[in-house]
Amino acid sequence: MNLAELNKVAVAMTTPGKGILAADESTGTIKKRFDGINVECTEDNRRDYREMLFRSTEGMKHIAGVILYDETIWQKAKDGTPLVDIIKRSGSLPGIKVDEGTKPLPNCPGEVITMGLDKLADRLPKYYEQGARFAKWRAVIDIGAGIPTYSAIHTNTHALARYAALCQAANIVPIVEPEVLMDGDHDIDRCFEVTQWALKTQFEELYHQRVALEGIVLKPNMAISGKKAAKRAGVEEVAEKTVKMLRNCVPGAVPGIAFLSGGQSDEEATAHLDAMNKLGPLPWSLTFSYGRALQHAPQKAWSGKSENVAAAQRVFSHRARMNGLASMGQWKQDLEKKAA
Ligand code: 5MM
Repeated sequence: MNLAELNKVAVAMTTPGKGILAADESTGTIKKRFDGINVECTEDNRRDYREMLFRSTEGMKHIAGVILYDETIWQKAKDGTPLVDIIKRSGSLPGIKVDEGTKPLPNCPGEVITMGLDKLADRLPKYYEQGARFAKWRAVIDIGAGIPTYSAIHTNTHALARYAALCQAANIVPIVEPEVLMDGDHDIDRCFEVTQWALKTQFEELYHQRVALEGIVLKPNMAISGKKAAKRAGVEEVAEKTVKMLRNCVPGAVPGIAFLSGGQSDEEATAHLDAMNKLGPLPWSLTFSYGRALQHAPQKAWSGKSENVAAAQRVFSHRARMNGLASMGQWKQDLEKKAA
């Protein structure tokens, strides 16, 4: 492991003013997104859509790294240029999702475990060779009656720590993503309590696997009310409780934290990140690693039509710029109305 190199990459991935584009939807997930805009989910359409984002010169100025799905990392643009080269030329780092999705966790009804550790040690050098300098693994923890269980928290954080150790051995920075879902009707304090439990356990597991914290990026959820909560906490409360939770759980050796959006609206995800950065100085850099909150608007603007590419790129650039400002605590709501 070259820790100096890993640390350099982790710092670059979370540079203030920039963040990460999570474009690693598996084929099933991108099909759902394409269904929503009436686009057929073919390999060419997936390629065209992602190529459009990576060729957005203005948007990519705010993107330090792109998380890719296995199909995309090997794909070539229409003109034959490897998509990873387009990303690199924009000054951004290619990364790769290496988990293989979730399966039911035995004896724990309603809970899942993320798969993909078998053969991971053999797969990582091939991804490095192809240009990946970081990887991503997502664990899914749900909140409900009687869940999460001790088993779900421990098995999932253990798997994440094993993955992180394997990545570092291959000189790839692991994004560690223990996601507590916001799908339920729980309040923000329940989310705070469960996320704190998951993060405390996560850092203990990383310690046991001897993972160097200087060479990881944490990708957590925010402390936030469930989508179906009777009353949802406001921006200030989300920011204060999330920062408090992270201060309690995340050692200062971690260079950067890049949030997932988890189903928040585009503007909510930006406003929350901005409000947190306005509470600084903080021990780590706080930025975004959004999937839906960065792509929802450009997907709609594109709708599978080549004549919409320029407009969709403008919409993507705008969201990327808004989030880039939020990563420095410099976003203002009135900027939302101004086009990129
Ligand atoms: C882009 O979505 C990612 C892929 O999900 P699937 O494996 O289910 O297709 C997802 O893992 C994503 O990287 C993160 O969860 C963050 O995305 P959001 O939309 O929550 O910001």
